[in-house]
Amino acid sequence: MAFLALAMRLSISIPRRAAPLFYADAFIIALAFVAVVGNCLARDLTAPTNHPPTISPIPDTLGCCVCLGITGIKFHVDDLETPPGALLVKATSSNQELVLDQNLFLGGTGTNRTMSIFPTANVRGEAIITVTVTDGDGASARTSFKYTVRCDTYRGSFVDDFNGDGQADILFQHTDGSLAVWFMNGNEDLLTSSFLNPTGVADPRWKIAATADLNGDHHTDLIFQHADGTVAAWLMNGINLVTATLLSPSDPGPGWRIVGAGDVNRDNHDDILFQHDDGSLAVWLMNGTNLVYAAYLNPTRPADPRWRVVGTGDFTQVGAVDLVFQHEDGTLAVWLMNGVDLVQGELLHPAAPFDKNWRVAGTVDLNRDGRTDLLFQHTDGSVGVWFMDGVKLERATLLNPSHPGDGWRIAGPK
Ligand SMILES: [Ca+2]
Ligand SMILES: [Ca+2]
Ligand SMILES: [Ca+2]
Ligand SMILES: [Ca+2]
Repeated sequence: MAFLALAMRLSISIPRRAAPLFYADAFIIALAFVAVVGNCLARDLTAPTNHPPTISPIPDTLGCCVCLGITGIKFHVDDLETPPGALLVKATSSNQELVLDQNLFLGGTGTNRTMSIFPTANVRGEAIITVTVTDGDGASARTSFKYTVRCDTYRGSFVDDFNGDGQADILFQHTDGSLAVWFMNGNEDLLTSSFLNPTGVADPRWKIAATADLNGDHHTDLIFQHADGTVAAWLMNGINLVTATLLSPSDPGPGWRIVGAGDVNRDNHDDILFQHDDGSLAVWLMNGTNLVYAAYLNPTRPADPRWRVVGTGDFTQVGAVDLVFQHEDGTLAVWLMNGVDLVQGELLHPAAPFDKNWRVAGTVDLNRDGRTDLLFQHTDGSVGVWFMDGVKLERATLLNPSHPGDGWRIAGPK
């Protein structure tokens, strides 16, 4: 009974109080809404807004295939609210086969940060490296750059690059002994040129005969031979001479001319190739500027001594030092080598330039596709290149500019 009475009282009282209750609730909700909006407004006016951090761009980087890795890549990070030292920096690689994330090492302090990249040995390719910086409030910024490892051999990686931009350059020697280099753009175009330092040899009978990294410091060195046969080297740092020295021994014997260089026995020391006037071929296996062991190639000579070695290259991409020959009549051939042993001799395709006055003057991977290209110079001084795909011509073109000026001859790389 008591329960029923209560229910009846409620059923009576609810309609009577319905209207005032509705208005009161609406008023309270409105108050709460004003309070919330007010709070938000107050917070916007008093609490500072977080700004995302900043990171400087990092230029695309070319890896070195024989070094362990590259270090000292610099970049800057900063933030308005978080102290630079407390910014979190992380790097990732898009190509884990080439560079594992854990082989991207971050260093530096404050705003000045550094990175080292240690790629997986003997892997070529490209990776997009992304560096992300995160501030104390969780806001982040990122930058990406391309890291490329595409050199195939010890020789190809740096033995032809005088300004360290990763692109092959072309050496010139003037008949008066002056020495200059064309810094190339990775194709047939000249970017800029420079004299070497010093600007030449006092006695123009010293001629650049080959290029190599004799002392293994990753700077291209110049191998000279005098008209009297004496052999010497300029150990370089870029375009600057560091040490000029005679090779030991300095006299290869009468009739022997340096025709190229490369690491013939794959011991990471560049070796020097000679051809005798009678066509015989020999190699000086070197340790720095010192002869360790001299050997004839096998076979000792081409059948016809009018075949002259005009440079070296790697035409099968196995890291061997192959020999490029040009016959007096202009015909081009290559000896594909395994160390000092001939594996196979082949004519190039096509077998000769259109005009036999085009002579091979250098061998270099000018477009950095891992394949040796041929630099030509015409007897009139014009310069051109055959971009090769192994022993096949892919594209022939004049360099740009097509003439280095009177008296200048391509001297390397070769
Ligand atoms: Ca260069
Ligand atoms: Ca060197
Ligand atoms: Ca060697
Ligand atoms: Ca090439």
